[in-house]
Amino acid sequence: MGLNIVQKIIKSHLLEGEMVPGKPIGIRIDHTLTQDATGTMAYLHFEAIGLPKVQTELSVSYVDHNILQTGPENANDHLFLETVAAKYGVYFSKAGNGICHQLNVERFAIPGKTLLGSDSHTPTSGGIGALAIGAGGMDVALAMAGEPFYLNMPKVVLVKLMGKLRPFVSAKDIILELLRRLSVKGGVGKVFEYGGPGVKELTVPERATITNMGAELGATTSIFPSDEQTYLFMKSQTRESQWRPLQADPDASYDEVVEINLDDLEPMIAMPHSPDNVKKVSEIAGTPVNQVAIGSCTNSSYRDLMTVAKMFEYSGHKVHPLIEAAISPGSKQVLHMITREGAYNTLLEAGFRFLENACGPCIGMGFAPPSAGVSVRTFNRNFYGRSGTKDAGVYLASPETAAASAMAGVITDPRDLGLEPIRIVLPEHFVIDDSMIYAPAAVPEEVDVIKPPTINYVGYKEPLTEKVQAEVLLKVGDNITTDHIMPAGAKILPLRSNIPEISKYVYYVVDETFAERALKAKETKGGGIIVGGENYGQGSSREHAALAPMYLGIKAVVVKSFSRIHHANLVNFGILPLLFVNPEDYEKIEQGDDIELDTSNFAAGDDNVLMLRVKGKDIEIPVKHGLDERQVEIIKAGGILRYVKQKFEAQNK
Ligand code: MIC
Ligand code: SF4
Repeated sequence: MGLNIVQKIIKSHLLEGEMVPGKPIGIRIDHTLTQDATGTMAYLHFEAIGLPKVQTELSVSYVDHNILQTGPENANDHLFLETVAAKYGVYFSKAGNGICHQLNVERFAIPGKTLLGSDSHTPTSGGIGALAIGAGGMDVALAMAGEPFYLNMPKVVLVKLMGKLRPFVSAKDIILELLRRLSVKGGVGKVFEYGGPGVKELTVPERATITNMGAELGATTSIFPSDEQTYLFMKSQTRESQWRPLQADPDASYDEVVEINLDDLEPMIAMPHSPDNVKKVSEIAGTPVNQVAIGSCTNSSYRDLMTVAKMFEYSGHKVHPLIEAAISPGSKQVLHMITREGAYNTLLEAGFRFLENACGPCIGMGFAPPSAGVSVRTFNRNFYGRSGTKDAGVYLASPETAAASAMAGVITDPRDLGLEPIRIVLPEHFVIDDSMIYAPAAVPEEVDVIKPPTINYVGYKEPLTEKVQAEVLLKVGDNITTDHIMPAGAKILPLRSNIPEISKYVYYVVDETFAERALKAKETKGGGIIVGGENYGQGSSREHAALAPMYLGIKAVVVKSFSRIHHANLVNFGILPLLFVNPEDYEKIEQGDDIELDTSNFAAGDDNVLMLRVKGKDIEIPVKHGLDERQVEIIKAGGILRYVKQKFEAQNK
């Protein structure tokens, strides 16, 4: 029987395991990417592993998150990142060049290659036909060391696009519709492969919008075929020699099929505080807006900014007086192009503020909304507190809807402006200027890695003991995001390379006393555990959501279900990821309880049950984990760094 695209790529990269959905596999990674907020740790881990050079075909380090530079921390990280890249064989994209995912699609991604990135939106490169997966920094470090990447063989869902998008309905509305139907948990354990006649109309940047926000479904990744559109895009980037076709076999089969009729699709919008809280724009039209932000790795391409500029040009409107509107272009190339086309001036004259070519407001680095304000953003996440204003309501929409709302001052369906349809044709040739991308050093021995004092590495934990004593430090509900566990934003993000400092902010938005209580429990009770509900740890790939809790002495997290990347990060840092055997037991355990976990029979397998005793209450709660042998060994060793070092040492004996 024929293969789908996902199976083809996995088959050609399979190193361990069988391609049976749900079963663990190990695949070879061709390319890696990091961004600065997760990259510092990734390269510190890589240094700790101790190899002289990355073993991948291509590794790129981008700087796009931490560039506010209100103190020395960010600039210190940049120095470290630039020198460590030069030394170990990694390409380095300087701050100001643009957002990692936008740049990777423009300049590096190749159809059919595997890409592992230390950012959850790495799947953006699926828009060009790469199998692009987000992971924690440690997994990326291991991939750079030539180790396989381990994951469970995903189910493959065919998303069949039928028909054609109508004017002012765009790629963002497709992914918002999918989120409306399937929810932020709907993609767990799955890859979304796009097909059907509607695909050929979508350009690579539009496809990248869809694969980018596929991360919000909880999916392993999303991917488009590599076809004529892909060829044209790569040619316009003078990369046609890297193009290759990639299609599913005609008799390929899928685990599930979802069909979207593009003719029927309307402008959609995600309401606070979750990307799956989706409605039709028309249903909430008229809601007053304070702020509009256009940008992020989801919607900051040439196509997106040109569309917004044309809407302002044709309507003659300006940004509404009560609205602050900002644009962060996805890359220097996008900025070059919109300048060349005159769109930059149009947008300036319309009243937009231009921010840097970077993540910016998407990760709470500036441009926070006013108190209880409404912000319409073309981004991919609207989690509670992420914008920097706790009580703000962030709405996620297409560039078309954001532009219409910026003009009207209220949430507006772009079709109601009565404009002629706008079709942006991609240029035959983009401006190519890679002068802010530095190749690795020719003589690595001559490079000294600069490590300023704000870089403070802690990668190790003690090996697992047979009895784990701990206090229940916090009990939370369903859909806890990594923005709850380890917030980002202008104050905390600069501390990413300083584990003792950043750990003070673990769960800060939920309970400001958490870190202090955790350190106390570490000293007096042996450590802490966290209790949670469904889909625990969704969102970002930041391993700091596991690494900082590890530093605070968290021994285990007991929940109803986990998100994929966070689960992998917990294992990497030796924190036991446990599941209630009976979900109702969640009710029996409270914050402040002292527990004892018996790990004497801890072993691989779905049926391995451990007993968690709640001291003083005479309650025993069975918990399981479903870890495989390798993962059990990692936990026992106290985390993957010790595990891998032991493995490498054994090989070299
Ligand atoms: C995000 O969008 O949440 C981030 C910031 O890009 C993260 C990575 C990080 O926390 O550094 C992600 O998506 O993985
Ligand atoms: Fe940057 Fe936002 Fe994209 Fe994360 S989601 S990589 S913060 S632009």
